[in-house]
Amino acid sequence: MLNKKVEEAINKQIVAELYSAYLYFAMAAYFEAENLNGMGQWMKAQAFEEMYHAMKFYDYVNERGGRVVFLGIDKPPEKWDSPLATFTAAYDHEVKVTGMINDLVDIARSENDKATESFLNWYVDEQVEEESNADEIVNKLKLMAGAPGGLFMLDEKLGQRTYVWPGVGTEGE
Ligand code: OFO
Repeated sequence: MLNKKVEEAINKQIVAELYSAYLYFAMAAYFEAENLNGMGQWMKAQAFEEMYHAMKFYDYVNERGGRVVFLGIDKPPEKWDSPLATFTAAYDHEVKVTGMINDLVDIARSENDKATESFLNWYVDEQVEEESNADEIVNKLKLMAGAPGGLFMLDEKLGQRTYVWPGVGTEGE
């Protein structure tokens, strides 16, 4: 049976993961409106990955005999000043999510919930990748300093990102 305090904290994290999806869909819409469809594709793939993060928590709560409750999701921003500003906001968001996952680990530890602590290790590792992916793009954008040729090449490259939904109840990205 899942400890109530842990259950509540995970339910809040489900909303945070769904907000991440919402934010990245909003960023995709912004890029597509700017004709940067590759960056839009990258953001859509990221948004689907965030939905998987949420559903992985969903499955875990159910598996432990807890109760998933869906709370409200905030409205994300609609536009950003540039691709650099957008990916910087994505990076900052991931740093914030890393903090949330670390807080969850602390709650699991304080409640002596070893199963949840072990489950959360997947997210701890995932956040290293999440921060690094956004950071790499931020650095590339800084290096090209707005040069249109570089921007279009990067857009092309980022458009190659795909995301295969691992399925609910299965292990995956
Ligand atoms: Fe779910 O990792 Fe990004 O937010």
